Amino acid sequence: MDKLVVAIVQDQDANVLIEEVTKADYRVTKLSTSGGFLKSGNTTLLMGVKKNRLEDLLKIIENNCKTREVATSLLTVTMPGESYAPYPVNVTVGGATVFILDIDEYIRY
Ligand code: 2BA
Repeated sequence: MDKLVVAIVQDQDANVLIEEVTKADYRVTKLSTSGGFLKSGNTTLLMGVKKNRLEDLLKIIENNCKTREVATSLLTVTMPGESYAPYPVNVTVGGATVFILDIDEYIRY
């Protein structure tokens, strides 16, 4: 095992993606996570892979994760001392945010 792929994906894409990576014979662990900005649920997948299979795995992630526009509201101050007013904004939430880490050691007991 050479690399740990940490992929943060939208909940809507998670099940299909897990199915596809499992079908392609990768091992995957699903974590239920939340984004700091939208403060809503997303899914983080941990996948340990051999270096020579990394590109193939990244292609599967890319092919199964869509970008989506999400409406949210930021809180903004209208006047000093006055209450906060919600300010609507649209954000484009990624297909996937992927971190690729070197694995020092991989042990299965
Ligand atoms: P959230 O933090 O909920 O962010 C959702 C989307 O909001 C982001 O999509 C981005 O388009 C926007 N956004 C985030 N922070 C922003 C900011 N300070 N100002 C304006 N817009 C902002 P993605 O970039 O596709 O990220 C999707 C999710 O991936 C994030 O959810 C977060 O959970 C994770 N993520 C993204 N980049 C990360 C990083 N560098 N480190 C750790 N987690 C990350």
